[in-house]
Amino acid sequence: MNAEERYFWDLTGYLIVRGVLSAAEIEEVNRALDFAATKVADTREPTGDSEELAGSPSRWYHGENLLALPHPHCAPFRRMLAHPQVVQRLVQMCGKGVRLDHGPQFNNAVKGTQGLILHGAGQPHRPVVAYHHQNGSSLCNGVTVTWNLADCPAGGGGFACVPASHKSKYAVPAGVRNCADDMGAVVQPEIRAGDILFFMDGAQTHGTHPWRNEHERRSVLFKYAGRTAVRAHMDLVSPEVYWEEQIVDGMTPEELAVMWGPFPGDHDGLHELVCDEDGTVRLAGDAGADGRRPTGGNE
Ligand SMILES: O=C(O)CCC(=O)C(=O)O
Repeated sequence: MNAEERYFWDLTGYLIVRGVLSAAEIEEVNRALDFAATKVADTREPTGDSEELAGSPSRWYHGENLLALPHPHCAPFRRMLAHPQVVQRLVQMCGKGVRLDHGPQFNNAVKGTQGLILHGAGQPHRPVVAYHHQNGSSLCNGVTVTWNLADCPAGGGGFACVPASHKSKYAVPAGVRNCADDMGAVVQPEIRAGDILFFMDGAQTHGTHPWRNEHERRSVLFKYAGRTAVRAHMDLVSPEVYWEEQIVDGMTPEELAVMWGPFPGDHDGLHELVCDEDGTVRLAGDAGADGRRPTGGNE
């Protein structure tokens, strides 16, 4: 990432890198997406009851992971995963040891497909994906990289965001969130086939404008995280696995609660401790007598 890109990224919370894929590479990915498109399914997304975001259901790929498609279709997605144009920027954005947290996700909107209400930017505050800047370096633990295989003309729909909102200190007005009265704060940047988009997924207010183009949207989103962050719903690593068995043997439920591996969210408080006014430490949720979820360790 050069100094100009770093400036734009820090200022706005997103960055477009032009022309990363050649015409031949775009064609190769599109062949793989033609294969995957048979498993695109309709999903209703929240639109905040706004006419500006309304439309036919969203169209996301729901098949096996794109990285696991039969050869040769998985190949272009595997190359995207640790592509030099991605890695050289992600290590500055997310720090060394960046990892794929979830995805890739394929959006295949057609003309009239609905948008998605704008989200992120600390509502609620999620320090794990917030943007931090200290002592000359910055960190954003949740960065999405979107590979675009079809043009997204400005005003035609697709990714939309409020530039600089990752530094905003105040609540997002409802009209900006659902784009009914966006105050001119929302931008839907022009992105061309072959470009890649980086955005602060979580730290920045972002979402989707309805697709208005005659051609289909073909965007593939890779959701990265810093090595120390966990963004998506993954298997919980139980105390015995995360630590050695003899270390956790015989622990109380409260002691066990702090020995689980990292995970996002609160799992209904099942591994969350509270300290009562009288000094009693107890589990916030109903984890059962042995400190485990009633249904077992994984979700
Ligand atoms: O349509 C897009 O690219 C934005 C998707 C989005 O809001 C997200 O991945 O959180």
